[in-house]
Amino acid sequence: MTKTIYDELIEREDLVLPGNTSCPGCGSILALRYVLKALGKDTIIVIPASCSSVYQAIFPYSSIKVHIFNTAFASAAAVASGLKHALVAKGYDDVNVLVWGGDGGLIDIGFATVSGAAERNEDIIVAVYDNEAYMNTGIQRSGSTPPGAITTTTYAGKSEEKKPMPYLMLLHGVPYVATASSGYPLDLYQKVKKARNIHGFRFLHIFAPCPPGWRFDDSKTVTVAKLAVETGYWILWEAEQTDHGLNFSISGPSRPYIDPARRKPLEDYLMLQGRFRDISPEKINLIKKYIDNQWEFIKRFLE
Ligand SMILES: Cc1ncc(C[n+]2csc(CCOP(=O)(O)OP(=O)(O)O)c2C)c(N)n1
Ligand code: SF4
Ligand SMILES: [Mg+2]
Repeated sequence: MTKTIYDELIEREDLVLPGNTSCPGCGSILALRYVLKALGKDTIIVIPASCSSVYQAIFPYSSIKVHIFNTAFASAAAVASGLKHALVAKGYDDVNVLVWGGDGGLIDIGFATVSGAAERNEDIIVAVYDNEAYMNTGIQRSGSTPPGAITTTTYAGKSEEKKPMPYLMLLHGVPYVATASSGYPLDLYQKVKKARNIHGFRFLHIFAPCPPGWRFDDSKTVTVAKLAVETGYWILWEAEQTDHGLNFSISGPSRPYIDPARRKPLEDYLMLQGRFRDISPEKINLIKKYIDNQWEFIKRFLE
């Protein structure tokens, strides 16, 4: 097989198989594909109830070529902590333990176990794919749903702001925190590769557009993901924290948008998605405030 530049940068072998039960255009499984390419076969995934517990499928028809441990909704990070200790006790120190869960499972109901594992600096990777609602049960709002988004529990559009999860995790002082996106696979892959070689608690917050939940055409997943970055809504960054201090950087694709003048209008991103079809100017302003708050927060690490 002819090698391309892409092959030099990204592992060719797929541990996520085609023909699985995700929806067409699913940003979550697209991201998992690159996460597993970076982690490799010596990985056990811990999955709480979510779309991923559906698209993983049922043994022996699983679409994922590594071992999977399904857990109750709230307990994924606690289960992963115990699993890692057991593996080390048995001499399998090099096996990666990855929590792969949604925003409902890890940002809302499982936040306590994520925060507890971070505080204990457990040697695990927690990755949340953020599709901004409880999709598997029929698009209910989560703490990570943005203002104005219509879900089946917010008919007039959500009123509250989006929970600033990656920043909360950064403040836990853990060795590695990064944001990533299904629309930027190389950036995601490189971050997971880096995280794999760091000891202790590592957190990845991955933007994962969901065509049926966000109401856009399933060919537009990458377009929507890119617009989220180009409008400054989703900022790609990474932070390594050691005894010598914090090393924070804005990742390449987001760097042009440090300058607000270079950002695309937020409306370009919103109007592609049916979930924002009735959004009011007040709620658009709430999203703009969320964007400004994020950039203000980040700037203190760049000075
Ligand atoms: C304690 C408990 N409450 C509710 C449920 C039902 N449930 C299963 S998956 C799910 C939604 C998960 O949402 P999220 O974590 O965002 O993942 P997504 O479905 O979006 O992939 C819910 C509410 C459950 N399994 N357990
Ligand atoms: S509902 Fe959304 S997150 Fe769930 S499998 Fe379909 S596209 Fe993926
Ligand atoms: Mg979700």
